[in-house]
Amino acid sequence: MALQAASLLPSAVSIHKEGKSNASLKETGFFGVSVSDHLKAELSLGLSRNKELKRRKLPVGVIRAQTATTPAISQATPEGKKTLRKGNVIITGASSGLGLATAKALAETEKWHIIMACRNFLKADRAAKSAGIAKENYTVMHLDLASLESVRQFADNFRRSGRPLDVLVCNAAVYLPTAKEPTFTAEGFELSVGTNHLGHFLLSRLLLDDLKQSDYPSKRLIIVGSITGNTNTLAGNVPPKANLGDLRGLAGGLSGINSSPMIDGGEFDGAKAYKDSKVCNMLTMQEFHRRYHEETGITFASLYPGCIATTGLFREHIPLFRLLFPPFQKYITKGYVSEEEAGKRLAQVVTDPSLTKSGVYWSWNKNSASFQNQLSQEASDAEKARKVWEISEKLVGLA
Ligand code: LMG
Ligand code: NDP
Ligand code: PMR
Repeated sequence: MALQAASLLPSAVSIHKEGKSNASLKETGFFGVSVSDHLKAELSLGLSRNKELKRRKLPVGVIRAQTATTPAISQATPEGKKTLRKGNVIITGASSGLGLATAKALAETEKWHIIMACRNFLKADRAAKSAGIAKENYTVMHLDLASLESVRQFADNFRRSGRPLDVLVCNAAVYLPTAKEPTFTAEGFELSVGTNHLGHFLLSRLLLDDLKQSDYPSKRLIIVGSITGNTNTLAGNVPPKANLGDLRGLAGGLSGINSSPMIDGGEFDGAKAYKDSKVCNMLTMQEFHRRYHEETGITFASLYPGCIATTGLFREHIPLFRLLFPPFQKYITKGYVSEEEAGKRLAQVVTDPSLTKSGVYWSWNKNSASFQNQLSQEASDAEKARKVWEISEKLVGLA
């Protein structure tokens, strides 16, 4: 595995376990040293670098620290048969639950390299190992979505790694249903909306250009949504219901100081803050689609993977809930899915050639067939999506 310890290093280059930098391996690699798949891909890059720089309209000779990409289609066999290079996918929060299961499903195809963007480096590495993900198929990189500084650093570090970006999956989330008082991100935003929405909003805005530059046949930006943010469903009507109101709290910065920590300006409620954050996720996906799909060809999508009642998402809930919730979902609502099944679903949204439609919120029926689902009125309100986008870009320092 290529350990990305870049955030710990002053000049942030990717360091491999052997303690050699990419650059030195690239230099020595030609002389017969055994190198992993992705390094082989990076090695072939030197040959096509000038071509690549021209394609990107960069002057040849300008060094943009290891940002050249591998062409998606390479002449790999002597017969000249064209093969597709491995796709590169960033998955946030891949250290457990849905993110880990998706990483596993993608790694098993041998067609993807997974960048696990996680706040706990060691946990993520252990999780990948115990899930049986082969070391050449993943890289762990540090990302704490509750710090915009960390998000910016992650984007820089990723760029320095020299990998092209083909798919970004915004999956990480926190759910704080039992919190009596709000807690806050490094920049002082209420933690659930700050992490689940604002952290991902900045991350995807920063990495949009990288996606745009990828020459992979299908580039995608996926933001995980949920049924509980959709009030057109029974699950979305379990109180407290999602409601962004007139966004006065969001506009006030969710700081809880002279302004509400809740998007709608109300009293703090952790369960509602989570559901509100999921509405923001689904609105953001649609706003991305409206603003960038035509220009970039990127597929923007969201999904409800099913009720994965056993994940770490419920770690803050009371023990009685954690005990009863899985059987309740299995035997009463029948909305339960295993982590493995949910991982396969999200992996489909990453890679399936039939799921390239942009602006879609995917769901699955009982036979696990995907379909385009209808979002609630609020979660499909284009005017609200525009306002959430504009306020969010101010909050994260993009406008
Ligand atoms: C709020 O509390 C919190 O206040 C808020 O902060 C936030 O966390 C919010 O949305 C999140 O929840 C909600 C509270 C009750 O939840 C709890 O914290 C308590 C745990 C409740 C667990 C929910 C599942 C209950 C299922 C019980 C059934 C178990 C069955 C096991 C099946 C095994 C079969 C072999 O949430 C509520 O909304 C109140 C609902 C009150 C619970 C009533 C349960 C109704 C379910 C229907 C049961 C029907 C029984 C028929 C059984 C027939 C079986 C053959
Ligand atoms: P988990 O708690 O298992 O996974 C959440 C992941 O997010 C963990 O890897 C966690 O890291 C990571 N994370 C949390 N905070 C941060 C942060 N500040 N920076 C970086 N990573 C962070 O939950 P799920 O797998 O269930 O949730 C995944 C997604 O699925 C979420 O978007 C959730 O909303 C969605 N979802 C889940 C459903 C379910 O039934 N479980 C249903 C519908 C949607 P760490 O391991 O370090 O804690
Ligand atoms: Mg829900 C009818 C189907 C259904 C489905 C698919 C879900 C999914 N839930 C359903 C019904 C009900 N739930 C009913 C009838 C109740 C009242 C007993 C109920 C309760 C309930 C609670 C207390 N449900 C919950 C909670 C949570 O704390 C979870 C939550 O809201 O997290 C935000 C939750 C969930 N129910 C779901 C799903 C997918 C969740 C959690 C995860 C998420 O949305 O990300």
